[in-house]
Amino acid sequence: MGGAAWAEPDARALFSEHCAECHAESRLGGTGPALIPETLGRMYGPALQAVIGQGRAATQMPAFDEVLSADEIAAIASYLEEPLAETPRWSVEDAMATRDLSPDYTPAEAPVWSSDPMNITLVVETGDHHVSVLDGDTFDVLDRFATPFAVHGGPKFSPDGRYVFVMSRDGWVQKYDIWSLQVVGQVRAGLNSRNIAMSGDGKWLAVANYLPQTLTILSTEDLSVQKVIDVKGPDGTPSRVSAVYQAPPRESFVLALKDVPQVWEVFYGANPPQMGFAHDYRMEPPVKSADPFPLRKITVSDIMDDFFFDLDYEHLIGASRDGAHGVVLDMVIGQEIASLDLPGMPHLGSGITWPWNGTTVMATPHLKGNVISVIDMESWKTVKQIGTEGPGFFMRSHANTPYAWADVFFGPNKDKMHVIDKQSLEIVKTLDPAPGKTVAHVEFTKDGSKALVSIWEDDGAVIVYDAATLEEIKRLPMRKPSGKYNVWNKITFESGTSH
Ligand code: DHE
Repeated sequence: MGGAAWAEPDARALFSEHCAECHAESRLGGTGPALIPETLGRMYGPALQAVIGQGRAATQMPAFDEVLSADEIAAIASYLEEPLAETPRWSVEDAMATRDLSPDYTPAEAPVWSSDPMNITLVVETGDHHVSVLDGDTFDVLDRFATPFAVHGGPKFSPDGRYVFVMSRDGWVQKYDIWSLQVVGQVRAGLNSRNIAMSGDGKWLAVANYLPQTLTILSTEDLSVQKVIDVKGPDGTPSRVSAVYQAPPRESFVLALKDVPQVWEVFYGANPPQMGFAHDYRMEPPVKSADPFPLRKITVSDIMDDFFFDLDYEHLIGASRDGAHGVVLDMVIGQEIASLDLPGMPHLGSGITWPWNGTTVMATPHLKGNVISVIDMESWKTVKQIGTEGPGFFMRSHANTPYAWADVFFGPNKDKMHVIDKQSLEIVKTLDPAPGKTVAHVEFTKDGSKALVSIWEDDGAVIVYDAATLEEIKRLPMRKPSGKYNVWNKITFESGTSH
């Protein structure tokens, strides 16, 4: 034991003294966000130290560089990068204890505004953790409400388009009433969560969690926690849930698992299908027939954590995140029926479909390749790989527009947006509306006549384009706008949008 070891800052004690009041002694979050590797994501080392030292603008996070030395700040930053010693529990009771229904919420009998309720469009502004509620005709901002910290994935609308549910990476699920322009309440469904899915009947919301390794089912009515399902492989290996998807015609949620080569299906309908495939060793029957959310588990050849479904939810297209290949799983028989040539980490969650040459194609960008793959959904062959100016993240189209829009999210051309002709499969125009800035994610208005594009920067904007002439109509200033979500396109399962 030398003096140097003795002199090293005690990061844990420093955390307790300076950080635990807001972020909790457990590091699982309190008034401030969770500070664990699962949440901090790619924010390592110097970036973390900068936030601790200088604070975070527009949040409660103060600067500590006057209080702590550089060594102490570095020690806290590396403590935050340490995984938790044990996986925390988060039971139905734990989650229920966090449920917070707004005492001031008074549901309106009719919308308190005169806009077209089906053309309301939400913009998630990640710069200061708000959602803007836009009139999709005038683009007036009807309301702007605060969300939990770090919203991820698409908010999910109730089937009638009145309510919307928003999820944060820390597992908070918030319910908002669009008619009344009021927050209804929130509940912490998990400790580190991926996304949410709405049941076809609008009664249930499923929350995919990394921490702990569970699926949480909430009642959409009052955000009460109905069930927490432990997700484990056949040998008991816990598995993170990469994502949960709705499959309304099947009255089920479908789960992508990160750590086990299985696809899980959770049924919520009154009459779950008779899963009479006992002869098939790869399937297990529902856990309990009296279970209101019976489970089906389908073993697959490889771990798949990103999915896309055809429009009638008979086929699931899955990609492994190692970026090697994709498979087509027939959900009815629970068998893989084709394998897909999909190198370069396709982002299937952003895939879209459209009619082409007498068949239906799906198109997906790749997170690690300058290409968009276009796949025939009957033959499951790749009909074209469209070269792009860099890897993209999101694609969008609409039945009423001849074009599909695809961003170039990564690399030096992140300011570009490709517009692709859906019939020739050629890029017909590349927009460059904010040179040097990230330009990404598109949403259409209800009738497909306008396309909304984010300038994904802190002093960013949503640009409204005429979707036919590709001319800019207006810019709405926004704080790091990410996804945009049109009520009609979402609740009608418009084929040009992700669900
Ligand atoms: Fe996402 C949707 C997974 C990183 C912004 N993202 C989704 C969905 C999945 C997913 C499975 C579909 C869920 C849904 O909408 O219900 N995202 C992942 C990852 O695995 C990945 C690559 C790594 C991770 O950090 O989790 C990832 N995603 C990001 C980002 O870094 C983005 C750009 C910024 C952010 O918000 O963290 C980002 N993801 C989004 C957005 C959507 C999304 C805006 C919804 C798109 C939509 O149009 O529906």
